[in-house]
Amino acid sequence: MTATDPRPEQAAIREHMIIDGTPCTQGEGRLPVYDPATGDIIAHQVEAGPAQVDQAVRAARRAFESSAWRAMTPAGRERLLLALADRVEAEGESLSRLETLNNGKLLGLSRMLEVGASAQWLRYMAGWATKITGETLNLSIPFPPGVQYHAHTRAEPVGVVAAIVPWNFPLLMAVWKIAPAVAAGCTVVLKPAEETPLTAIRLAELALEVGFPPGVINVITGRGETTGAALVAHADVNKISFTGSTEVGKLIGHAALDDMKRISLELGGKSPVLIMDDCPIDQAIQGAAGAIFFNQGQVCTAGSRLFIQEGLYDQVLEGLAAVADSLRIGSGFDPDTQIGPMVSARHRQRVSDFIAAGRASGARVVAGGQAWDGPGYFVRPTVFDGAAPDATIVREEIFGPVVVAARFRDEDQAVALANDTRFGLGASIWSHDLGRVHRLVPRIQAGTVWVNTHNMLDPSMPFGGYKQSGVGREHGRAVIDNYIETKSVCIAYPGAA
Ligand code: TXE
Repeated sequence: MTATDPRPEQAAIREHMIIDGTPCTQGEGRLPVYDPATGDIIAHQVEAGPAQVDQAVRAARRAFESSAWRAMTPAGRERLLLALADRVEAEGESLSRLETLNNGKLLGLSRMLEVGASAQWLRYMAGWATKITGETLNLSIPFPPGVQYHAHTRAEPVGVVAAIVPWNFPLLMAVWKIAPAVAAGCTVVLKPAEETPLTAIRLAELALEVGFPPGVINVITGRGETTGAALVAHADVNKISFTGSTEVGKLIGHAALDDMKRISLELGGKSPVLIMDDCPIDQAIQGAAGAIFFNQGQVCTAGSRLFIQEGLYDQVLEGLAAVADSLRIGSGFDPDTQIGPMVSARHRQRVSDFIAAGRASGARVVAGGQAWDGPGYFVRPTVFDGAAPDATIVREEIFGPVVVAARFRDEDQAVALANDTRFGLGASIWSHDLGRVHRLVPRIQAGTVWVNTHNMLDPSMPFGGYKQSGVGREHGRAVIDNYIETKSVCIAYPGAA
């Protein structure tokens, strides 16, 4: 990137994969990559076939077994992750622009989350590399006489990790998988979503530049049902870490069980937002709007079911509709834009179909609801009310800027409504009454409950789902457990005479 280059994001486009530290262009064909703000094709990614998947897994295995990786100290892995964080920041503008070009998200969000949070997560996980420990155990085995025991556990890296990530936070989610896996001493084959492969390829290149040995981080591209499925099925993968839809998560879970691969799944959500009647109106409106419209609602914890206590219902709904109608739709590169495009034509169609189903079910549209004219995959922010509890728009994850509002009387009804879903990823409670908050938090079935905020994550805070929102936790100490096997070592020695 140079100061004179008018579009630094173009210079960052790569049309290869990274296998064993080398660019690889072989595959079963090519798939277009789009700019969702215009519908233009911006690149062609390789569709990796079984041969390339095998090549990548073998490279990861060789790297895992290599003396270079085995002999590397935890401090060495820490230094590599810290160096990668610095490199991601140094390339921040190019990576941010590349992400906005490919995903459509607001450039400010790309800077803050795809780059800023990626660097933050890399640094946090770097710190874990030197802090992964086993335990010393006190045994009570009484025989044979005269023998005593020492036992301890070893936290060993699980091996080759297959990481499959979605398109909503492409670079950040790649980091969410790679950083803890590498901190634990694993090697990785990452498959980004077919919609958004570009920043992950750059990440693998940057990792090589800062000294990661070849084969430790491999990136292969292609569709889920072909490349992704081949990766999941590969016999030499030890662990699968997946973020995506609940439907695909179930497929992967079943496939993994066949040969007992380790698995962690971060899946869909239908997260409730509970506005209690002591919440100041402005905070309630802004909170509800931020919970659903952030990243165009393409967030697994999007606050897509809005429950408002009856005394505030009309005011909050009216305010939210006004916010929805006022949001500026456009390219993520335009600093005035507040709502960017959906990631793909297919996804825009999916979201539009949900909106149509909502209308057909008899729910009332209080904002948005119509198509948006012009090129690019845009959807107007949409607010429904009066939906039947079993309507599709209440039950299914829409993954767009679409929220369904309903009223509740009291805490019991709020809890019943919040938990009336097969998902359990996130929830937020908006109240300044500490008693209410403490009564409600334990009753909500969700992996994260926010109070007077929503969608806030931190590398130290475990994140994952209850119910069909997933298995396992990411972030914090919890994510390290995803990438280690615990080995018990039991040593017998002659006791004191
Ligand atoms: O997800 P998929 P899609 C939800 C959201 C969205 C819906 C569909 O509701 O509307 O899923 O989105 C790979 N074996 N979420 O179709 O298919 C795929 O290539 C192995 C919520 O994009 O789950 C991509 O890399 N891999 C979610 C990744 O899985 C397979 C984020 C996700 O794709 C595969 C994304 C297979 N058989 C979507 N099929 C969240 N929790 O944040 C697909 N893939």
